[in-house]
Amino acid sequence: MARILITSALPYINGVKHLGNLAGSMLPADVYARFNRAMGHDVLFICATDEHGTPAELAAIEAGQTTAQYCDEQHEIQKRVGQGFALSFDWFGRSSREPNRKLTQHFANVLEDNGLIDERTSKQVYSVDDKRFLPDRYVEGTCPNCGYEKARGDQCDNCGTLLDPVDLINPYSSVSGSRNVEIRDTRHLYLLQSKLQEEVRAFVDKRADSWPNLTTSIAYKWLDEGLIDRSITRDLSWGVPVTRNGAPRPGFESKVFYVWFDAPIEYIGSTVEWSEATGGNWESWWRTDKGADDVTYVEFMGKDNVAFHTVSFPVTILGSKEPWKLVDKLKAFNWLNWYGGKFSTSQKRGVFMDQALELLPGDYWRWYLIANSPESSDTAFTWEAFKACINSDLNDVLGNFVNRITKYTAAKFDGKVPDGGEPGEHEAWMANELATRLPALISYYEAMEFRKAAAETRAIWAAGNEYITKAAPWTAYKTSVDQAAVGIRTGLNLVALFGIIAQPIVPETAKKILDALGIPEDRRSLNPDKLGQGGYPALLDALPRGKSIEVPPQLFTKIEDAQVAEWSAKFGGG
Ligand code: B3M
Ligand code: ZN
Repeated sequence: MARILITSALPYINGVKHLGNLAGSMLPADVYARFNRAMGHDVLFICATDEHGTPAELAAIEAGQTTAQYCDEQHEIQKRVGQGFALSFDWFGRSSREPNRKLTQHFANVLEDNGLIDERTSKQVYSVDDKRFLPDRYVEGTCPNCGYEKARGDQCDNCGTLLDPVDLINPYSSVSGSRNVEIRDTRHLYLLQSKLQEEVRAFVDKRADSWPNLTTSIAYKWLDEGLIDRSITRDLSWGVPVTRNGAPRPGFESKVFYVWFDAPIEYIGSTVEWSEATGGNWESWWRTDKGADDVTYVEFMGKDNVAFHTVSFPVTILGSKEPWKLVDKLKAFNWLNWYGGKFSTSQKRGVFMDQALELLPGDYWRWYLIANSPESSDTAFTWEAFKACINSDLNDVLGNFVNRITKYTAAKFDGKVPDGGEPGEHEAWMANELATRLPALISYYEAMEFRKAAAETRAIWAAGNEYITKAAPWTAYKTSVDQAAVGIRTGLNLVALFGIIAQPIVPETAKKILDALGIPEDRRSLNPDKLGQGGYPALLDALPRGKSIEVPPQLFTKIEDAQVAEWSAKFGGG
């Protein structure tokens, strides 16, 4: 039994996430967690809301709430929506809680003790009317290069020039529109990443073989460009207060740590929250001197977060010179697009997680998003493809099979696993299919190749359909009840197996199937050692003969053209 720590990138607090966010971190992390639990491994699956930073403050202002109230409310909403998608976090924490505050202050302190933090003065735009320093993208003004009047402080959208906000002509605050702004000196803490360049490279080199291309190419791009010292504090009131040796740091009373400094630390913080709530031992997952040396740590995220996890967070960990667990495997995703363009939280383009659940149950979305996972390139969500995928894979291939076999059992065999008859060539063919396909399925999951895992799952379901067409128990019944019994018995064992392999991707459907067949929890394992005692042919005769089964409730309904038309009109597309 292996110990596997799994984290999903932390969804930012400013509103419910869209399907692209779900597909690029939380969902594949959940599928991987469920797979590993079904293999019998000891899994700890951690997530949290990422609650600090300017966007949280601004979203709260827009909602007419204090930032704390806003975050309380949004955390509960995101937690509930996650449950709607059956995301099986062992803990869903909050970066604004005490454990993260303490850990963030601790890391800053030891980094400074180790000579890796400097105080430096820089110039920043201050808005007198807003009474705050403005982060780069909240200052707008005229581009010094092309004269565009709405250039952002970090970049001009018209000519593409990267800017420093102090270079803008006629700058104004995009928070209030006020032009009453001035350049002021401000002091910040800088993390001297440049000093750790070689150590981080050695760490990446060690992991590179096991990381996918997308991950290593991003990590090396940053290393090759050279790590630059970055400021890890901001002039804000919402966030982790800046301290030194446990006391407020003089001159930093109105500053907090930068959100990207504290957010990854919340992976640890959330695990501490978990241990406080459950009595679990967080150190055994995170401290290599306290038992975490046998843990495999796996992170999931979209490609825009890779640099922070392969370089910045490792700088924090390595720079502490303390025995913290570093990431072992890192799975990154490309974008799920909405038709030709991007999903957008700010522009409300595409379907958001709460809206999706109002249309259809979580399993429908889970299946489509994993079967079409943006793994090797960006992919586009379209209603047409969604409908085709659900109607074919879930309705025709899985749902119909389960329904047909269980109903026939109820009608002709008194609702019991039939006895009698001997397996023949069709059953041998099916056993042979399983003997190659089940190990393939497991190896795709182990390699975190989710599209292939979904395709193989479907292929196993499809092979079952092919088997039942060959065996044709309904025809056989007319001449030989025994021969029909073999087909239905094999069919029922396939229903059980289909439910078992469905668990990682469509867990609620899998549960309905396995409950209807009365499969005990300890017989739901995907581990080949437990699954096929006696080899693959035995899998087809594993259910006790004479055992009563039930017909599960209807598993899926087909998506109609009228629904596609309605949803396209409501959410765009087409
Ligand atoms: N919250 C993702 C984002 O907002 C960011 C991930 C943090 S993971 C430590 O884009
Ligand atoms: Zn410009």
